[in-house]
Amino acid sequence: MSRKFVLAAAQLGPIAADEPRSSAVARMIALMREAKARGARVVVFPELALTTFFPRWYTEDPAQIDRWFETEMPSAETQPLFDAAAELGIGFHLGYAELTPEGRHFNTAILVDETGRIAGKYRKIHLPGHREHEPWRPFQHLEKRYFEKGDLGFPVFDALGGKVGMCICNDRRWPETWRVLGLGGAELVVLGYNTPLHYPPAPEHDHLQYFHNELSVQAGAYQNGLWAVAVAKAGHEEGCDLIGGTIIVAPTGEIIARAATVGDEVITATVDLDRCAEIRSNVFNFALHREPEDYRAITAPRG
Ligand code: CDV
Repeated sequence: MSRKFVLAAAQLGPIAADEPRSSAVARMIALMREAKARGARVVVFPELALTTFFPRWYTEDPAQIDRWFETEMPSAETQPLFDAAAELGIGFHLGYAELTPEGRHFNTAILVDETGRIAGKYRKIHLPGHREHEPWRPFQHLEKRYFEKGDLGFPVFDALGGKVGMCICNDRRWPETWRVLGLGGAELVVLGYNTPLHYPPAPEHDHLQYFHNELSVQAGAYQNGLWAVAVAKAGHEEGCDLIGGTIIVAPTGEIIARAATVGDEVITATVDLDRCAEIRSNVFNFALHREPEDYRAITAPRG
C-alpha cells in the first residue's frame, strides 16, 4: 500500500446550540465530498464536531449534559457520515462526546478507515478548564466537570499504510503527548480543537492564540519527525469566538497548508509517510540520541 496520499482537513464553522446532529453531519458530508474530489484518502474533522462546544455552560442537571453525548457510534444520526465515507472510499476522523453503557463520559475521537471500519479510538487526557461554576468568566470551560480523563493512553494505530496517533485539542500543547506518540511510532498525528480566542485566566495572551496553536503543532511534528494535522471548530459560536487556523504540518515542522477562514473549509496536502525518516533517522533518531535516564522528572508526580 502506498505511503503517499492526499490528506484533507475539514474545518467546521460554528455549530449553534439548536443545530441538530443531522445538520452538522450534512455539513461534514459536503466537506467530505469536496475532500474526495480533491483526491483525499482521509478527511479529518474537529473535536466535538457534532454539537456546539457545550462545556461553555454550567449545569447541575445530568440530563441537560447527557443530551450532548453519543451513546453509540455510529448512531442513526451519524450513520450517513459512515455511509458516505464507504460510498466514496474515504477515511475520516471525528471528535464527539461519548457516553458509555456504564455511564462514563469522555471527550473522544475515532479514526474510520476507507471501508467504514473504526480503526482507532482515543479519549482526551489533558482536560482543560475547571469543575465548578466561575461566574467571573464571560463563558465557562467545564471540561473537567463533564468529562473523565481518557483511559486509553496515547494509542498508535495501523492505518493509511502507516502508524497513526491521535490526541485532542489541549493535548497538543503538551510535549509529553507528542513524545509518547512519537515513541509509539506515530508517523501522522490527527487532532481536532475548539480554542476560544479569549482565554479568561490570561487575557493578555489572547493575541497569541493562533501563534500558540502553530507553535505547539509545529514543535510536536518536528521534534518527533511526524506529520500532523490540527483541525479547528471555528468562528462565532453562541457568543464565543473560536480560532480557525487549521493546519497540516510536515515532519520538518513546516506548515504546508493552512485554512484562510473561520468557516467550513477544506484544506489538503500530499503526505508522504516515508518523509518521517528525514528527521527520525537524523537529528531525532531516538535510539541513537535519547537519554531517558535523565528524563525521570517528567514522569514524577505532577506539578
Ligand atoms: N477544547 C480545548 O481543549 N480548549 C483548550 C483551551 C481551553 C485552552 C485548548 O487547549 O485549546
